Amino acid sequence: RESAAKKFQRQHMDSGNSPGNNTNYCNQMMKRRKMTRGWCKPVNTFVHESLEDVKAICSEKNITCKNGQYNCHQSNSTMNITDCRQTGSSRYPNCVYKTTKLQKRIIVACEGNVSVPVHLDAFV
Ligand code: U5P
Repeated sequence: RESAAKKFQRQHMDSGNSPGNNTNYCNQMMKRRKMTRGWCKPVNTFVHESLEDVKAICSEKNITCKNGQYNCHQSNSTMNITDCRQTGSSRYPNCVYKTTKLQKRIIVACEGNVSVPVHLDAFV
């Protein structure tokens, strides 16, 4: 079975790549990363930084996540990210997304004996 850490990487990591001028980035990536199976996942963020840099966020101070758990951490620096958001006319199985490139701090939840990102909570 896929671990929570691997699932985070599949859903949120796209190191060394970025949409460039490709407005289809989210349409392609949401499908390629298996987030359009069974339903169209409504919102998903891809992070275009090294896994090392994203794992390092787990060492920042703990903050409260949206779900009330206290295992979230906010990045010190802004990161290159892409916000994928389902459009109003998108209908499963033809999931359609708007691609928006942003530079924001991200908030991730971390878990494990060796603390690693398992959830992307938000960008700010
Ligand atoms: N999500 C993102 N980026 C965001 C907000 C949410 O990728 O800025 C994804 C995460 O995978 C999260 C899921 O687990 O959407 C559900 O988010 P929420 O509706 O619980 O906030």
